[in-house]
Amino acid sequence: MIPIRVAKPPRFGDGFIQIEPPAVREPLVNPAPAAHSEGHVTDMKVYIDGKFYAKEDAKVSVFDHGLLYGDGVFEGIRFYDGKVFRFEEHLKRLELSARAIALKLPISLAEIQEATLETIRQNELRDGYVRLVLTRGPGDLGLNPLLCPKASIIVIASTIKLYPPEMYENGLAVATCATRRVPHGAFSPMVKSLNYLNNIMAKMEAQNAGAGEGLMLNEQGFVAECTGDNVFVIKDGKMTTPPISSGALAGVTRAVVLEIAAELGVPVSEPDMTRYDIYTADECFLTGTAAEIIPVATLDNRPIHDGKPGPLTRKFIERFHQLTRSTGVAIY
Ligand code: PXG
Repeated sequence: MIPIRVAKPPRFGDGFIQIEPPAVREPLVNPAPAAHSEGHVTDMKVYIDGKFYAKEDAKVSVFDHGLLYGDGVFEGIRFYDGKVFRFEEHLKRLELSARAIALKLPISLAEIQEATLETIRQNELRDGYVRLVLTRGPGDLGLNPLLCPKASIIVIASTIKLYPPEMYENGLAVATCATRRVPHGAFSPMVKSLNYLNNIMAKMEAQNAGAGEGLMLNEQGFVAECTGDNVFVIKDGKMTTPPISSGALAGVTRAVVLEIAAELGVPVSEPDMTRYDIYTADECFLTGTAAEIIPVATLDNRPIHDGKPGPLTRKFIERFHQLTRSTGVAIY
């Protein structure tokens, strides 16, 4: 796959993935650039296994093992100003997640790419969030995945706002969760699976503590990540983030921040980290496709430095926004 960072409509044989005949053949409702950019999507169309359905009719079987067991994988992807941000990286992670759980893609990655683009077009969006879901498909009432003959694919294009704007201005309160990150010896925390209960329990704990996000430690007590975001710390002009071996997801936004750090000449390391490193940091922020980059004001009610978003955090946010506006795969 050849990466594309500039806006350019994908064509056959000319894109980061060789596009085969598109999986979706229905004509565009409106080929003109999208009307919606924020808020509610009216007349939403959801892609399921090659067809588009109205939101009310977008349904899967009650025998789908995605529902019965959380047996499946997903991606959350953002698009900005008519371009899908880091599309290749998300598709790659989806493929690796599927491979790790031995789920055969129901259509090729190139077809998944085209189905995703077409779903955004069908919903006439320029800015928003895509949820790509692969489920094991319908089977019987037993764990055996071999009795699920065909995986299913769902693409939902919508909009998302995770936190209110003032949290980006003032920073987020984070609380350490009692629930630990799934260890590598259990189900791999690298897989972005449909079973998020561990993280949902942790998120509940954070909410019960009055915080917006929850910090998750691994079995050894080292910091892994937050329930839906990776974590970064800045101290004395140097940046640290927990290594993937801690149980952190290899976040796409995390990788973008590491690139920005290299560009800005900020030294980065990935050591084992404890809560102490965050309590005593100069700056702290979280990264995720949905949250983007959000400053952390407090951890466990202790202000990070003066409890306000720091100057380097602001620089990273600014550069991140430049990248989201100027790079990506063109949708229209
Ligand atoms: N860690 C975990 C556990 C995640 O689920 C990230 C880190 C950030 O990765 P990306 O690639 O997005 O930079 C994620 C992804 C939500 C929500 O509603 C969040 C994610 C996925 C789905 C929903 O908060 N975060």
